[in-house]
Amino acid sequence: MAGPRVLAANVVRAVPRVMTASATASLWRLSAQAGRARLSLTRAPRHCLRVASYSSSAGGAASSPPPPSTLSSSRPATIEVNGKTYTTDEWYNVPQTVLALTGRKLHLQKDHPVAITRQIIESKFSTATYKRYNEFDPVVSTIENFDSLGFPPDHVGRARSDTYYINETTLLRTHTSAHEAELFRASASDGYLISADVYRRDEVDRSHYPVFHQMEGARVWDRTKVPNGDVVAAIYADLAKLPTHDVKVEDPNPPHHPERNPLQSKHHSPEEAEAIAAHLKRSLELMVVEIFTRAKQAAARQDPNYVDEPLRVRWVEAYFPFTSPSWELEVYYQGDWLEVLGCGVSKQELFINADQPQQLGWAFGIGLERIAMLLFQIPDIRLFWSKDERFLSQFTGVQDNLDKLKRFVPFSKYPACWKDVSFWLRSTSAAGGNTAVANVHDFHENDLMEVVREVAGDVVEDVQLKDQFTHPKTGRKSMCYRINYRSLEKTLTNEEANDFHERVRQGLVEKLGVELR
Ligand code: FA5
Ligand code: MG
Repeated sequence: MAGPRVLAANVVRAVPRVMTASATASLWRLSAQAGRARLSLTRAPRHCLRVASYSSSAGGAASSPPPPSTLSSSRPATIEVNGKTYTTDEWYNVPQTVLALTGRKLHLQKDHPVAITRQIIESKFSTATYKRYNEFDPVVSTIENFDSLGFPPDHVGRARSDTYYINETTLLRTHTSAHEAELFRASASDGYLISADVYRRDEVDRSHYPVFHQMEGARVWDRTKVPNGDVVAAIYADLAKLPTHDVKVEDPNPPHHPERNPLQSKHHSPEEAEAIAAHLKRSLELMVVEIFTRAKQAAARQDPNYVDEPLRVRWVEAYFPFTSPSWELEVYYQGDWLEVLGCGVSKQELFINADQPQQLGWAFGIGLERIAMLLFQIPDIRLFWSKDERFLSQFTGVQDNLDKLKRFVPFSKYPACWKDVSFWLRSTSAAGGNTAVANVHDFHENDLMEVVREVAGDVVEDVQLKDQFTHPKTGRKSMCYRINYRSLEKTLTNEEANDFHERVRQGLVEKLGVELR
């Protein structure tokens, strides 16, 4: 976590989400994205650029040893997650606020919008083929989360600044793909769907939360089981059984590309990869068509003046360490292209390592909150965690009758309370004071976010870098962040906001070693 981290933090609002990706990853993303706008739910580009961490081939920060004490000063010797005890070590960086969410399982909570979204997606994949796994524990090994999927040792996704570690080899899964290898080995069905909570250290705003939910799916074929060993014919026969849809899908890319999106030519013929891709794309298009049709029906039911715009969907090339070729599916939504899922032809090494070398197939991963925010028009990702009846009651009965699906009607927001915090980063030469834990070379914005979350949790709506400069004489760097304190449950008194803010300021001194200005 040397120089690049600080540079990255510098550009936080300009090209923000490139910041956690390596130079290689960023360059790759930028070139791959040239010419196409990629925008987020909040219409700021960072949301999608954020995903560079799983779409990139390498990193740079992960192989360095953990810093001496970033945020681990009050580390418990053991922690419990879902009834199991784990021993921590100096890699531990999970705040209590995040740990407390490991038991919530929103994807399984009756009539919760995340669970409704899961159910709608599941409805497009037959139970006969796709076995459901919705109860996997969030604690996995680095092997499951990264190595088994071919993430290189220096991939940025492994960094402690991006991932919640319990100890050096145990973490809170960052994606549902962590369970792919195990399910390919078990080979209990021709396909599966997993839904689960996933954890990523991230910034704080209306569309980012350190915990969200993903749904993962895969479909495999077995060369030794298909008629006449003709896997291409078998896949096309399965494709023919799927319904069609009449949404126009833009798909200008070649089925594979030697540099950008290679065929696994050692393992798959072009015909095989194309058949898998065709089955994959139709399956996922049907799911997206279902979601957006339901969203439009809900809108039309509630707003008689609702103007139906035709759904626009496109496939774009992507990169994941565990699929090739790979794609992302984007949906045109309120004027921008929104990435909804990543997918591809599974890397054959996964099947080989799972002792199933005769199998081949596809996999995808989709974010449930991102879809639910569109489906229900939910404006703030924190709302998913709310226990407020004004939120939860709006979805009652929907899981038993999906035609009751309605858009979320916002209840009045409590007033915002903005407070700024300015501080000096310690340059290495100036270090040596007793709190010089962090300095100009290892300040990472996610660490600041973590302090804020640890102190104020859901009471913080948003944290933004307001200003920064480097002192021309001393070379010291100053940062100023603006924190928006706004509770979802009540009006904060000024004293309460001041108290949170004072504790944030002290937390920054104690945990990051900054000098308040
Ligand atoms: C992955 O996590 C891969 N595991 C997906 C995959 C699975 C690819 C299987 C190939 C085969 P990514 O980081 O892009 O990729 O996340 C996948 C989806 O999760 C995104 O398309 C998005 O819908 C959702 N997502 C990712 N990050 C966030 C976030 N910070 N907030 C909300 N949703 C997110
Ligand atoms: Mg992505």
